[in-house]
Amino acid sequence: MDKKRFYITTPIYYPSAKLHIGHAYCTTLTDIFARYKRLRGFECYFLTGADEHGQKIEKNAAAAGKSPQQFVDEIVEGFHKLWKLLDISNDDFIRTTQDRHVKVVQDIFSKMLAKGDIYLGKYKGWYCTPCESFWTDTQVGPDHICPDCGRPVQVAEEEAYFFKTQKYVDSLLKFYEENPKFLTPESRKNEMINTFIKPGLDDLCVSRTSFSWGIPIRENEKHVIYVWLDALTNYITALGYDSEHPELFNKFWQDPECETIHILGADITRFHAIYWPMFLESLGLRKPDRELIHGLLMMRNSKMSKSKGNVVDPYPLVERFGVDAVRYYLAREVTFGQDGSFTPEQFVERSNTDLANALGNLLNRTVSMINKYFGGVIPAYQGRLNSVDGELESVIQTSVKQYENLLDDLKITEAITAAMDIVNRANKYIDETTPWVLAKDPEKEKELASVMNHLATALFTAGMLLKPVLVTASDKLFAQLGLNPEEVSYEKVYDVTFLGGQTVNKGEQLSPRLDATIEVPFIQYLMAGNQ
Ligand code: ME8
Repeated sequence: MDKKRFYITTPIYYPSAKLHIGHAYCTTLTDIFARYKRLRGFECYFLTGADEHGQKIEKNAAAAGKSPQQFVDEIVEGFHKLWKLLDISNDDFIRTTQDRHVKVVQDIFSKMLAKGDIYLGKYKGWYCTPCESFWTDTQVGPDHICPDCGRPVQVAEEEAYFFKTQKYVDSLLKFYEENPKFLTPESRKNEMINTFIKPGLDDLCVSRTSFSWGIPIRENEKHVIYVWLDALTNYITALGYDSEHPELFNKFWQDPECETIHILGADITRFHAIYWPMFLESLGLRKPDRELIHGLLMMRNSKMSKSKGNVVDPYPLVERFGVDAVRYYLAREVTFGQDGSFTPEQFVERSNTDLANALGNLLNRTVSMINKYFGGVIPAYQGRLNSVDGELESVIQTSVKQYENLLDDLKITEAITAAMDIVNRANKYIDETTPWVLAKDPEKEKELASVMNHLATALFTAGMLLKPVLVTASDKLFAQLGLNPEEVSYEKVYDVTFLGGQTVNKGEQLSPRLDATIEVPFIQYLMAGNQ
């Protein structure tokens, strides 16, 4: 990990309906990584946004009696509110209806057309006449039924532009070979090759004439640019590619000293892993360094999706349980790269076990004991007085190393586990050292001081490692240890001796214990669509 700076992105989500917990999952993971890199002193530019064109949005807007722009404006307002509530630290928010994007996408199309990478042909698909929509084989299924209205569809053709994928297949395969870290999990690479590339990749349709809510093609105004060429290019238009201000683009895309990372869900891997590198090559630009494919959250055994209406709205969840509990759950509960599920029981259990019991209690007990035995002042480091001091210190040091290695490789779930190892070891350390017994014997004062100092160090270190996740609790923890959250630096995690002399402040509980008999039904009520 020797790059100087990082560019990290989420997919740009469709504002066809409100966002759900799956979108919050992806954005929270991306935010944790961005915050971690900044905490380590790196420059990190974090982009998210909205993918605002397309037929579905045009239709949903019409159904709501609104213009498409008015419709997306309102939904995107909700995106901003949710990201603010979840304390997402994005540097920019791109909307594909913004001039800075529209103009550049038109230029990109023109360049590809002039180069011969895009040609005019015929798009053949399943067409639903009442809905005026084309559908793919998968969408219409074996019965050839329109997924929207349920009526039979017919094969139809329309004039459309296509991107010549075959021209770039060999160099894509070479790129995969030469960049084994490009796709994570690695298994995705074989999936791309075996499922899509080997059977023969069709040219990609990049325009439509059957709807108008899209970016018009300058050379042929009855066509609009069809979603993926419009959507994927957001990652560079947001940085000012092909504009009068290409500074960010040069710094965060073209410069090999910057690592470019896309985080996305398994549902859109094909577009990012196959077509995006091809588009970039056609434009003569650098390809992204890494694409991290996360699993999808399922609901009642089926994928949660806006169109299925089986979604968990993160907004009321954060309002009730706070930003830390929701961020922690998302990052900790579902192992990155695997599918997971959201259940109210697991949510309450995870918050109670890790945040209220393990971390919250450790802080409470430590601050109370420092108050009781040392008048509220953290005793200085006394050295390693015995084997348990040594063990706790070595768990702290190993966990810090593991955490960094894991997070550098975007293994967020495992990195959090490494941070929590410190908390769990420290709780055990209290049982082993029995400070309440030491306190009875004046000759054991040095030992007691050492125990308090070690506990405070363990808490500080865990709090710092968890800071990218627990955006409010970590600072509260520092304040309770008498440290100024604004001044305390990450580098201190390498120093187990620096605490001593700070005056602790007993504050409110970091994370309240949730009563499952009340909170589980509450979340179930939200999930049933009552908000
Ligand atoms: O695909 N579990 O937008 P989208 C976890 N506009 N993550 C989920 C999820 C779930 N059940 N459902 C969605 C689009 N996501 C395009 C993207 S990018 C150039 C264009 C997350 O609103 C996940 O990250 O359907 C997924 O890839 C993304 O939302 C899709 O969002």
